[in-house]
Amino acid sequence: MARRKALFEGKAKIIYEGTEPGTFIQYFKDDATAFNAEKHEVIAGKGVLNNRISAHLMTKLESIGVPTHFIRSLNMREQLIREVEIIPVELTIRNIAAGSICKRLGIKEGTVLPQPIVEFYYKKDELGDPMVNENHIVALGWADPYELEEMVGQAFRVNDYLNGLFAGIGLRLVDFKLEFGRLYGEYGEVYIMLADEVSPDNCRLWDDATGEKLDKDRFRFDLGNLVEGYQEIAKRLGLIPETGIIEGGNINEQLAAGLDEIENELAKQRRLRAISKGTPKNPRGTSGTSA
Ligand code: AIR
Repeated sequence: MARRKALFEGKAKIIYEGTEPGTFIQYFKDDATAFNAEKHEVIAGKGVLNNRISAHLMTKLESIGVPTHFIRSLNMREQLIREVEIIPVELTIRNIAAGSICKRLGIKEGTVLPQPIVEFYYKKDELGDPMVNENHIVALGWADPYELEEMVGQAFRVNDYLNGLFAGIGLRLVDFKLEFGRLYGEYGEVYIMLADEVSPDNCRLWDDATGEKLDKDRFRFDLGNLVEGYQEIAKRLGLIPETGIIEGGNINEQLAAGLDEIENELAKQRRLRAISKGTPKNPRGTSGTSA
C-alpha cells in the first residue's frame, strides 16, 4: 500500500494526510515515553489497544454531546480524524490525588479531592510542559476566554461521564489529560473539539477493589506489564475478547484485525455546535463605523 505523507510525528502517534479534505489519519505507535521522553520503550500492542480504547471513548463522548475530532476507525492502528488546529494547552482534571500534584503540594496519594481540580499546562516539550494558569493562556494568546471556557466546560462533562462509565466496570478515574483543537467553520465560526486521544496513556485508572494501577504509571514507575493493564481496561469495556490480543509478547494480528468493526453509527449522528463569542460587532461584514 502506498504510504501517505506523514505531517507530524509525536511521541506516541503519527499524523498522516487524510483520505479526504479536512481530515488527517492518526496512527498509534507502540512507543511508550515518560518524563518528557527520558524513558522510552517500544511495547508491542500498546498502539492497537490505545487506538481501540480511544475510538470507543471518543464515540461515547460524542454521543453525549462532546464534539470530538474522531470520525471513524480505519484499521488496527489508525483512525480518521478531523483536521483541527491543536490548542497548545493540556488540560488536566484530578478527582483523586496522584502523580505531580502529590509532589507539588505534598498531598498523600489516593486522597479523594473534595472537588475535581482543573489544571492547565503549556504544551511545549522543550520546556517540559510547564503548569500555567488562565492568565498565561489568554495573555499569551494560546486560547481566548471563550475558547477556554468551552474547553473547561467540555472537560468537566468528560469527567462526569467517564467517572460513571469507569465506575460501572470497577475502575476509578483518578485523573486525566485532554487536548482540544479548533475547527474553522464556513462563516469563520470556531468549533472547539476534543482532540488527541482518551486512553490509559493519559488517564490514571485504578481497580476499585484492589487499587491496582492499570494505566501508564505501570510503565513510568515499573509497576508491571503495561499492555496487560491496558488489556484489562479494554476487556472491561467489552472491546476485546477475554483471552486478550497479546500472546507471548506478540500481538495476535488476526484477533486484532477483527476488532476493526466498530460502532460508527454514533459517529453518523454527530452534530457541530459553534461556540458563542458574544454579539459580533460587525455581523454582516459591512463597515464597522456606525451610521
Ligand atoms: N498526562 C499529563 N501529561 C501527559 C499525560 N499523559 C496525564 C497523566 C495523568 C494526568 O495527566 O497520564 O493522567 C496528570 O499527570 P501528572 O503527571 O501531572 O500527575
